[in-house]
Amino acid sequence: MEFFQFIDKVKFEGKESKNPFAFRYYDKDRVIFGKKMSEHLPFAMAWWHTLGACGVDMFGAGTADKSFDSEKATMAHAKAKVDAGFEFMSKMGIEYFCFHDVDLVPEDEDINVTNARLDEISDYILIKMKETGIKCLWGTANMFGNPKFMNGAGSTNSAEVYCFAAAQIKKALDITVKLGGRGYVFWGGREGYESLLNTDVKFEQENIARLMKMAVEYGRKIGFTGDFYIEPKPKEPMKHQYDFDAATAIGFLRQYGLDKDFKLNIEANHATLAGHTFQHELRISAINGMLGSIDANQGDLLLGWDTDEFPFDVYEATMCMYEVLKAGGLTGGFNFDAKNRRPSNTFEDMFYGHILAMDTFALGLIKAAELIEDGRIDDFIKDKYASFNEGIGERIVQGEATLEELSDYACGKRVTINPDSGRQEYLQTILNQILF
Ligand code: XUL
Ligand code: CO
Repeated sequence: MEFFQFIDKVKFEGKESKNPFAFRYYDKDRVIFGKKMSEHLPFAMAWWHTLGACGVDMFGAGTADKSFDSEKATMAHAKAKVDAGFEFMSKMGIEYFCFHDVDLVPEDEDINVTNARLDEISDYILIKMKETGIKCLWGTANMFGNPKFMNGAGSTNSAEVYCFAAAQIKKALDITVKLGGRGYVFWGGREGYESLLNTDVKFEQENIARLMKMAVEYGRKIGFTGDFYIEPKPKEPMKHQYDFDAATAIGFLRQYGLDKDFKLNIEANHATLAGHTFQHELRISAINGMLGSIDANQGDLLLGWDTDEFPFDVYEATMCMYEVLKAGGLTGGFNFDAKNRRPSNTFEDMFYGHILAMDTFALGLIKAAELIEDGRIDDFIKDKYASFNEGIGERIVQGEATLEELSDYACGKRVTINPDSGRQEYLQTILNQILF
C-alpha cells in the first residue's frame, strides 16, 4: 500500500526551484571538504513525531490522521507505521531513523507481551531495512510516559519501578543492537524533581548512575559497540531535570566514571530552554570530546517550552555546522526531533517539514564550510591569543610559570596596557557577508 501517492521522490533541483517537493540546497552527492553532503549530514526520522504525533496539545485533540488505514493500538497499526515510515524515508532520501520502544508497538500492561511485540515488529523492520538500505541511528526506552515513572525511572523511590526501567532498557538495547543502531540514548524526562522537600538528590543521582552503568555493562556484553548518549534538557516535564545542560551532564558522567562510554546528544531546543545557544552546547560538548549526536530542531524564543519545530534558522544551522565541522563530524547524526505545527496537519506537511529542515542544514553546511575556508574568523581567534605564544605567555601555557614569577613580571611593568579589541561587530559583518 502506498500512503504518499502525491510524490515519488524528493530530489535536488537547486536554489531557483519553485517545486515544493524538491530540495534547494540538499544535494546529497555534493562534496564538501572531501565528504559527500549525505555523509556530513546523516539525517534521521524520529519515529515518534513523524509516525505518531497527531497534533494533540493540552487544549485540544489531534488534527492529523496517523492511523495509516488501520486501527490504532494494534499490531496491524504498528506494521502500517513501519510501511509508512519506510515509504516516507525512501521518498525523502532520509537514511536513518530513531525510536523509543513504545513508538514501535502498543505497550501492554504485561511487559512480556510488549517485549514479544517488539521482537515481532523488529523482525519486520529488519526486512524493510534490508530492502531499502535505511539504517537505525539510535534507540531509546520511553521511561517517562507510563504513570509508574511519575517519581522517576532511575531516580524513582520504588525499587520495583527501578527494575521495570531496567527491563525496558535491556529490551530497548536488544532491539537497538538487533537493528544495528549507532547509538543508545538516555533522555531523563522524569529524572529530576518538583520539590526538594520530598527529594534526596544525591541518592537519586547515584541510582541513575548505577542504572547507566548496568546498561553499559549489558550493552557491551551483547555486542553494542556504539555510543551511549545523554540528551540534556533543563526542564519540562519536570521543574528541574538533572541533565540540565551539556556541562552538567559531562560533570555527572565524569563523576560516575561513565565518560568513556557516553557522549552527548544535543538538542537545539533543549539548549535554548537552558538559557544557552545551540552553538554553546555544541562547543562545550566538542571541547570535552563528547559531541556525539544532534536532535536537530528549533524552539521559539518567545515561548518557554519545547516546541520541537522543524529548523529553518540558517544562522543557527550555520553555527551548528561550523561546530560540527571543527569537531571533525559526528559519530551519531541529525535526528529531526521535530513535529509539524498543529494546523499543518496533512501528509504533504510531513514532507515540507523535513524538506525545510534538510535544506536548512544543507545550507548551514555550505555556509559553515565557506566560513572556515574564508579563514578570517579563525585567524582573528588565533591572533587574539597570540600573547600566549611567546615570552611570559608561553611559559604560562607550558605550565612552567609560578605565581611569584607572574607577579614579578607585572610589578616590573608597573602598569598594564589594554588588551586588543574583541571586534565582535566586524566579525558579525563577515558572517553576514558569507551568508548573503
Ligand atoms: C524530549 C526529547 C525526547 C528525546 C528522546 O524533549 O527530546 O524526544 O529525544 O527521548
Ligand atoms: Co530530543
